[in-house]
Amino acid sequence: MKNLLLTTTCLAAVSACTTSEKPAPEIKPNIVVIYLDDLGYGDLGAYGATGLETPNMDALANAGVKFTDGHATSATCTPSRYGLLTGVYPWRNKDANILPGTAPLIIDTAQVTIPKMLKKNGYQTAIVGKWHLGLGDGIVDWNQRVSPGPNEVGFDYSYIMAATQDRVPTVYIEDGYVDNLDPNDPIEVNYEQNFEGEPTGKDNPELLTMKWHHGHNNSIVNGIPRIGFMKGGEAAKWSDVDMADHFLAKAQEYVRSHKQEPFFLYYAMQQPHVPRTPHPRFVGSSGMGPRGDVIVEADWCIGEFMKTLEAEGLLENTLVILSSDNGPVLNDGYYDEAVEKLGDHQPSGPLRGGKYSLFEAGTRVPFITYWKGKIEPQVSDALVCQLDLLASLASLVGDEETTTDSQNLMDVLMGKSANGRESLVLEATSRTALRQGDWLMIPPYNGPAVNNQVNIELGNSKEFQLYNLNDDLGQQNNLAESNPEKLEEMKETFVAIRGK
Ligand code: NG6
Ligand code: CA
Repeated sequence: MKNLLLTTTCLAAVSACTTSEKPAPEIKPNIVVIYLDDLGYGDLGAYGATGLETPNMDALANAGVKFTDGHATSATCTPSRYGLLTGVYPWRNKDANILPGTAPLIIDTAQVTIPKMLKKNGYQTAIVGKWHLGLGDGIVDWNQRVSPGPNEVGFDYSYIMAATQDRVPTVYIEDGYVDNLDPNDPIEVNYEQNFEGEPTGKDNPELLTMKWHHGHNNSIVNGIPRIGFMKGGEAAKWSDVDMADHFLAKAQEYVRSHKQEPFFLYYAMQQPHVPRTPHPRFVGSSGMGPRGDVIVEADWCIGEFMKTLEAEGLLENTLVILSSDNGPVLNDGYYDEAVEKLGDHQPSGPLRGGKYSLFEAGTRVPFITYWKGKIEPQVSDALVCQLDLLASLASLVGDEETTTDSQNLMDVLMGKSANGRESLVLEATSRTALRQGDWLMIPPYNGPAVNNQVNIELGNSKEFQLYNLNDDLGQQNNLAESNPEKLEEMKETFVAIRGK
């Protein structure tokens, strides 16, 4: 259709038109990606939650496109973030696994990324929040500028936590420098061994305000035992209960100081990942314990952030995309009453599995596009993936950048087309499955059916699994035996895409 329009325009003004000419984009809107951490498909009111109130996220869903079949590439964080930013399937990169806080950067500095592509098109680009894609190129000295990192893969400004809230170093990093670092109290980080004399969650339970359930028994920061060992950097350590306010303020500040230019802001929130540490004013707000409380807190932050866009007069000129990096988990390593206080709430909604799972709840997540005055409110059942943002946003700004894996679905994201992807390879902790049309095929995998620590079905089976999600969204009927033709067809497509 676009080509057709271009041809007509060319005919009308033959002399001014060459075939290499690109249609000029009408405008360069600001682009904001709000990305939550471990938020489940069923955690939003707009997606069916009744026990939990999320009015601000619901407002975006109800005034924008609410996708019912939107996916992260993966059922864990690092690979999903890699897919989101690079438009490349994370299983193509052997390092795209859950990373320790000391891991080197896994995005090649020569690689295409969304911020790089937008920068080329005149955008200012920033990340505020969780990174978890590695930093440095080997051994990191946290007391010098830490690089390469976000600033070396396309972000003009970065204010991040290195990995996760449960991993050291528990400090903020601004454009590569640890924020508030006292040079007389240098930071050391080690994931193999403790520093002499430093307390740990394992040996010093008397110092803990939050108890560990599995893992999470190394260095103690703010009474919370973490993954990995850290020494020094006292003044730079973050306050967990203030983290949401802190990132929100940075995101708002960025918007206010960049409202004159087109900007891309990747606002990567930490909730509801563990450790769940709501600010005191949200404690008890959900009746579901800390997991519910931090979802309410995140929702409030999103509301405040949207108010800032509005106050700055940017709502009509900003595309907001909201999603999550992977599905939900209740007990992810701390005793925090997520299981005990859940009540009737279903974080996965009608889906099977959760974080770490190849079943649907691993990757199918809330996925919302909102643009005041430009997007008509609607529900879309199109299959879309975060992988597609690269090619889609490129087309939005009149660029043709793409990758083998990213598909230009801009019309779908704008609610102008219902034709999403035909197929998608999904990933969960290095295992992959194929989605094609309504069908999902999971190849046989060794390994436990259930991860007992987190109590989530992983999708492993010695047999092939084949589900028709149209009739069986909850993945209860394995049709592999009764529909060998479909299974064969999908095996072939899988091999064609995966290469094995
Ligand atoms: C796991 C952690 C889990 C969480 C996850 C990463 C243990 C036992 N579990 O290894 O708590 O941190 O990694 O989550 O350490 S993600 O959302 O960043 O992928
Ligand atoms: Ca996550």
